[in-house]
Amino acid sequence: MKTTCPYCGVGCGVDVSNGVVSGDAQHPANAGRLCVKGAALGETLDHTGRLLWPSVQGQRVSMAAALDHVADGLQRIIAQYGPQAVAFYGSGQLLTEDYYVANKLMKGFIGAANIDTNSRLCMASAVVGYKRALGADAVPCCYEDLEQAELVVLVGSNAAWAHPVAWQRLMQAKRERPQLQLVVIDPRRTASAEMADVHLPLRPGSDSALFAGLLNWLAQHGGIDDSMLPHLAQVESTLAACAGWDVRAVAAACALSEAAILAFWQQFAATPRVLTLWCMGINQSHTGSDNNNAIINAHLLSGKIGRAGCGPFSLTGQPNAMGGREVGGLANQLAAHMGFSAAERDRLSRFWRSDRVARQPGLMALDLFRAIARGEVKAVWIMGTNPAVSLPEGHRVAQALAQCELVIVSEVSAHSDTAAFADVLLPAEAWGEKNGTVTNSERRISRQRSIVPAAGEAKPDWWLLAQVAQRMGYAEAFAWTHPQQIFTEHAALSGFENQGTRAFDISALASLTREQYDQLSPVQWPVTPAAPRGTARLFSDRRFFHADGKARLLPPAMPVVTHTDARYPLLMNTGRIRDQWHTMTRTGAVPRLMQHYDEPFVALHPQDAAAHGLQAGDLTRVQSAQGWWSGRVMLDAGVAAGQLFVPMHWTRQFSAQATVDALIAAQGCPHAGQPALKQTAVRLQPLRPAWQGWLFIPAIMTPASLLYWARAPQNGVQRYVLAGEGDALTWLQQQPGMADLQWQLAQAEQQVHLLGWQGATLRCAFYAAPTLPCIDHAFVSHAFTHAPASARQRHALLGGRPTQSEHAGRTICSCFGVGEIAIRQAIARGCDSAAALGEALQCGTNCGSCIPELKQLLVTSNVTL
Ligand SMILES: Nc1nc2c(c(=O)[nH]1)N[C@H]1C(S)=C(S)[C@@H](COP(=O)(O)OP(=O)(O)OC[C@H]3O[C@@H](n4cnc5c(=O)[nH]c(N)nc54)[C@H](O)[C@@H]3O)O[C@H]1N2
Ligand SMILES: Nc1nc2c(c(=O)[nH]1)N[C@H]1C(S)=C(S)[C@@H](COP(=O)(O)OP(=O)(O)OC[C@H]3O[C@@H](n4cnc5c(=O)[nH]c(N)nc54)[C@H](O)[C@@H]3O)O[C@H]1N2
Ligand code: SF4
Ligand SMILES: [Mo]
Repeated sequence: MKTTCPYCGVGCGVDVSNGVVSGDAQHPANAGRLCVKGAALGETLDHTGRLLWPSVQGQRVSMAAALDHVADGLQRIIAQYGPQAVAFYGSGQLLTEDYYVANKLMKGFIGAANIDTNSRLCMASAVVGYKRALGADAVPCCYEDLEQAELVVLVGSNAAWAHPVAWQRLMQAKRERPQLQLVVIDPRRTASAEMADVHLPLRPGSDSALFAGLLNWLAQHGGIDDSMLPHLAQVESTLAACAGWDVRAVAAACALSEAAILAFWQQFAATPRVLTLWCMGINQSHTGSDNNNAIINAHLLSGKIGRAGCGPFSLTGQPNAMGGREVGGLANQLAAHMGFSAAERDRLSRFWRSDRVARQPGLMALDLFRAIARGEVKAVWIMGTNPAVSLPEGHRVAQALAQCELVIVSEVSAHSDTAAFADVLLPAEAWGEKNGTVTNSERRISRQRSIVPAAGEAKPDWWLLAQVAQRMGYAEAFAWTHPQQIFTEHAALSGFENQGTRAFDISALASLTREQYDQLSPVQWPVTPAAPRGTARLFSDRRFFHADGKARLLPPAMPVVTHTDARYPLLMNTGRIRDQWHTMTRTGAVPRLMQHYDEPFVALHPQDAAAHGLQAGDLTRVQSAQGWWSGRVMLDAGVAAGQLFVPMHWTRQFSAQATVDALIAAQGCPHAGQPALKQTAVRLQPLRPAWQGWLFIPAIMTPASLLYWARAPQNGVQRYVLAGEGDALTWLQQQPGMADLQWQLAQAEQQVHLLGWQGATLRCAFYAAPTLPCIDHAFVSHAFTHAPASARQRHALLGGRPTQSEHAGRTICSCFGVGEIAIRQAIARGCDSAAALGEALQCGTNCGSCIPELKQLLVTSNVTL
């Protein structure tokens, strides 16, 4: 069965047959490739940690009772305080159908526009940038441009980790055509920058100066495409506003050498096919929207748009960030690329047959949570996002939710930091269960299909919304029984009285039958009667969506850099790591995705570490004016001195105090309302625990009274790394359930090694010392699924390492914990194929991802060990 990956905006096609996940060779986005997260999707399909039934105030109830409770609560609050007192907070991880229904209910029938989404933290600046420049939120480019470009400029994007398959396409194109040049613009030397021909490590927040200077330079050095001028407005005024940005001024603003800047500008001007890709380093900024326009300006003036291998290409983050933009998931849009003008509201009223269509924009995310804190918004329905973690000023968000009268959370995960505040928890269908469409970065609509039955009582998000709408009295407008009906309504709306005025038009899909919808092949919008097979690139005709048909240049913003001072001297940057997805509710449960980084870390330059008396592996606090964070020090010379990088992923489910958004102020781009999540003034304060240790236990717990802890699931057991004050053994004795176990204890100096048994079953393993003890994690974890039988084995386990003869070597098969030495021994005993090894040791018989390594070992084993 073909479906689509639910993680990043690359939107890879996935093939699932017999529970085995592989890349869909026919999908145009990935042609069979998958990254490690996509390849591990099969491992997220079990029901561990899933929210399986509805609850109200923590009590399990029937689905009907939960939906009644939601509908009654919303109606009561609306009757008493008006529609502005309720809000929805959605997500770019909802399907288009879910999103359409949420938007229709709030803006069309409840009659307020208080629906915003996590895309506010992600794509809002790009939406403003495109609309201001092109007259529509329409990404001009497609992935094939990666292969057609001569110069790719990657700005504020670590695509090697965040858009891995698009990155692989680019790397392959570069291998095939070594003349394809890659410039990476990022304050940090990232995995992407490592592969670049040129890395420009500019000062954080200074991108708009670099691109304003480029525009100026293009104008002065023959870089204007004269044939473009009739299609552009505000050229003179923008160029005048850029005139001060000569190379000296830009070098000073960006902290780059003049030579490096000039070389980049010359290359941009001289190369006919330039593709600029950008992501959160541009959008999550005080000048997010203006950064977007600064980039688009350069492409417009030089005519590098609407042609193969060219264009300003904003990468979307989430699998359906684009779908959310289509349906109007943001509080300042209506549906199908419409705004709040009288004509547009009237059009929507007639289409939806509702006289209650919202009259003005609603609250954007940051303001929405402030309004909840002030008690003005009294009910909020959060779906598919985890704002207690991902919104800045996380403690305020948590407080706001704690005091909000009615918090409804639709979730797939039973335990999330946000779900902890829910009055009503509704179980939503997860990837693999749900059925609908998503749109990726290149405007390509793909199907996510159900491949497994829903877990427990989980329901599609659209169904939950429609059921509530029906109970609120809007039965007729929310009567769908299948996502195809919702999709075709959405498609019809996109074409309704459009006549080429709105970029988003998929009217040719409005008549899809159930079968056609089920069979729908990936297709790029617009999909119209004139272009029934979709449209790869926009603006080839140089007709833009402003009323005069012209695109606009926009004057650049002055760079805004967060102020650091003696109290908070360092600038903290935040972002993603390769193998985790956001707040880790799904990827954090997959042991092998935890192997890349298994603890919250702060990456800092060795000089800054030395200045603070910190070494790699030490624990530290990072403090800002808002709050503090704790995690482990990682030295990284790719992070500039004076800057830090902290991953965004860790939550209260995985660590004591590692939600980085607790440190970040809720401020950002004034035009887009997008917070500046990449720039926070902080200081470091080393943590000096009395002891550090490892605790392996089967169940998830929240360790108390510690300076620091972090959890990483292993196969069959949870592993906690701990740091505390006082005495380690005393701490352990105070943990629940410990008194019931039989202990096997070894204590020497300040070291404590302890195994807790219940009969022959291992219940806990604990290793602590003044510095973090060195143990064999795979060996200890394995003992929880395969209890050691002999006294000698138990003794080894107490030591935390296998005895010499049992030493497993490098783990090859993570699923069954089979090490290299055992495999080589089996080969020596005569196993001569991966299948034979599987029969003897089980290795390679589950996910199969180690089979290539098994084959390698078969080839390289010289049998004598
Ligand atoms: N593995 C993984 N992939 C993901 C996700 C995930 O959670 N995990 N999430 C998805 C989502 S929703 C999104 S939005 C994307 C985000 O994808 P990216 O934006 O590529 O990822 P980030 O790590 O947030 O930030 C990108 C880079 O911006 C740089 N940066 C910081 N400040 C500046 C600046 O002032 N100027 C410039 N030029 N660069 C700066 C950072 O150093 C960082 O390397 O990833 C998507 N893909
Ligand atoms: N410091 C810092 N903060 C950031 C960022 C950053 O770079 N730095 N990036 C920002 C960006 S770009 C983004 S996009 C956000 C992401 O932040 P969030 O959206 O808060 O993160 P997720 O973990 O993806 O949250 C999705 C939630 O929905 C649940 N879920 C998954 N599938 C479904 C489903 O089908 N239905 C329902 N109802 N629920 C589901 C998951 O279990 C999870 O709890 O974070 C933002 N916050
Ligand atoms: S690149 Fe993105 S869409 Fe493709 S498999 Fe990886 S996470 Fe999924
Ligand atoms: Mo995002």
